[in-house]
Amino acid sequence: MQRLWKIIIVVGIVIILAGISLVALMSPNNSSGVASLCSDLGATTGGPNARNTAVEGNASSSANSSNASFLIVQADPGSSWEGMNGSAYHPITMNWPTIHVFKDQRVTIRIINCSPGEAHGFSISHYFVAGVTVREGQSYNVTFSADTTGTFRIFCDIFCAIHPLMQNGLLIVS
Ligand SMILES: [Cu+2]
Repeated sequence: MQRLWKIIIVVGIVIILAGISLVALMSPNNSSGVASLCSDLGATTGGPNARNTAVEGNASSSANSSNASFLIVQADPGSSWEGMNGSAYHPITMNWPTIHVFKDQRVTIRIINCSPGEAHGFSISHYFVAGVTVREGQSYNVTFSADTTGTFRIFCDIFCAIHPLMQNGLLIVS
């Protein structure tokens, strides 16, 4: 009987911890530090002339690491990061940004919305189908285990003023 109680208590604790982590995972938007990060990156100013130094869109993780982290900057016209990581300055058919990870890595993608006035969406086929709406000046962390190899589209899934420029990102899991 004592053993049964132990099991009940352990199961209870696991359920509570799972609940807490789910709430932490679901908490949609977090504005801490986004404004200063956008400013540091030059994502609120700059325009196309600054794009060569400011824009990073092809990012790869290290094969011998169990974790991979990436930053996606969403920004509106007038920013050198317009689109997603400056996708506005690349041909619309080009996959940008492209991020490359290795199978079974724990992937964290931080999305920050540096737009002054509109929300943007973020979705990844297969891995993050539900997507998220990131409001202006806010951020969101997507975390998943890259358990399926292949190529997966990264895109904005809500209507926005620069929507066509945010449709062609790519996640490659190999
Ligand atoms: Cu959009």
